[in-house]
Amino acid sequence: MKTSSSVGPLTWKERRSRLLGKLKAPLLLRGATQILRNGDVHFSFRQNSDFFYLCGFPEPNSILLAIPGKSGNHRTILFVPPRNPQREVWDGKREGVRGATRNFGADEAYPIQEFWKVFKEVSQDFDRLAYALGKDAEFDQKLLQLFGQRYLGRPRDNRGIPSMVDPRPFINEMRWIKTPAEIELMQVASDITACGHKVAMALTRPGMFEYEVQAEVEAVFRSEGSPRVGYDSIVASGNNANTLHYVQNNRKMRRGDLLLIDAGAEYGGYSGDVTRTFPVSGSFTEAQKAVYRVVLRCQKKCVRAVRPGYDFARLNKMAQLELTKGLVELGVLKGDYKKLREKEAFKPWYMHGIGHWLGMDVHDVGPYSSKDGKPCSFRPGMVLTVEPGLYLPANDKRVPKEFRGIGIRIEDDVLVTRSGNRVLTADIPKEIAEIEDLCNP
Ligand SMILES: [Mn+2]
Repeated sequence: MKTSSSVGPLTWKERRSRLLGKLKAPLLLRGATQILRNGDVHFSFRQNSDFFYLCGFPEPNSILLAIPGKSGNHRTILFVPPRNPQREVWDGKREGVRGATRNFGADEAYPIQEFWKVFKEVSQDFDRLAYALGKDAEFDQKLLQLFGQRYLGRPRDNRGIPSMVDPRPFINEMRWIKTPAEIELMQVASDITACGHKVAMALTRPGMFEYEVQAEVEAVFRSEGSPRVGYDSIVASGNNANTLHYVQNNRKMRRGDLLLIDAGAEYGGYSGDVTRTFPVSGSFTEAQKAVYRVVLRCQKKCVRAVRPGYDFARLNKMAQLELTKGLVELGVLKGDYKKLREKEAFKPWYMHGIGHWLGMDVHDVGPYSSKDGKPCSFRPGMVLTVEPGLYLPANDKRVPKEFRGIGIRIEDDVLVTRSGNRVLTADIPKEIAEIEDLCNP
């Protein structure tokens, strides 16, 4: 699997330049910190997406300060964990201040312990500051205290404390549209994700536990170079598929079950997000086929609709119409499907949206509608998931008997292109015949 990428110090610098041009203020951005899980064990560390996007620095407890200068230039200061031979015996090599300048394009770097001293110095003449208040009360308080004390001690030049601007809406706008280099990384994440799903179809057998399949899927991800999953894998057999965020994955699968797998590999900071539903024993029953066809028809129709100018509001309506029509065909609902959709009669069996933005975060940044409520149009470079589903619980008396306990979702990752779209995860079977072929090697 490909490991090189064209994202590096130049890319990060360019992103900071663009961002500062819009913020018209120095940017103060904190990376993710390590969080204690239990005992002496930390949650596995993953860098903050915004921080990674703007400087690529991978270590915990770091801070980025980017100060706009004259003629579009800016000065980048990184505050990082300093080299520490004793600590590094335990935690591994650190970049340190030298690594931060040499490998990550910082103009200056300081040990993180010196942050407040250095910040006090360089922020003397800040009139504005781009910083996201409200995430860490302790840090916020220190920052405001510093500005407050400076104001009190100031000669009477009539300057207030810097006005704060939240950088996140500006960063979100940038991350919303993926560049060719980002799309390349997302394609690798998709390809690794595809490998995992295909292996799952090939090796799942009645009598296995869901967690055995989870282990195989994640083993493929890992061995193809993915450092971690983008989110907890959902491996839900039989009626478990009707629990949307089922992650226990501990049921023994039986002949005749469907298995719904919602799993995605992360790569280069970007996550795949794919769902497939297939028969544990290799062949769909007639009842399963009937429900599957409804979801697949809807999914394909919605994928085809993705193009510049289209939007989530219309895509949601399209999915609701298709699935409601299907629910009428299956005998779950009775009446005119258009009227039923307007009354949201589908809600008990299709309770989520058609998809979401995808990128560094699985539910990626980017707005769905503007402040006045107008849906945002798709533009080339945006990536979204298309994931309709039908969930017919085992104990739901409104559902014809043969369909009870069937839960199906089909999800692909779709890039908006100038001429329409490209399905990044097109390689994973979703037609009934293709799936049965792969399940019966
Ligand atoms: Mn999804």
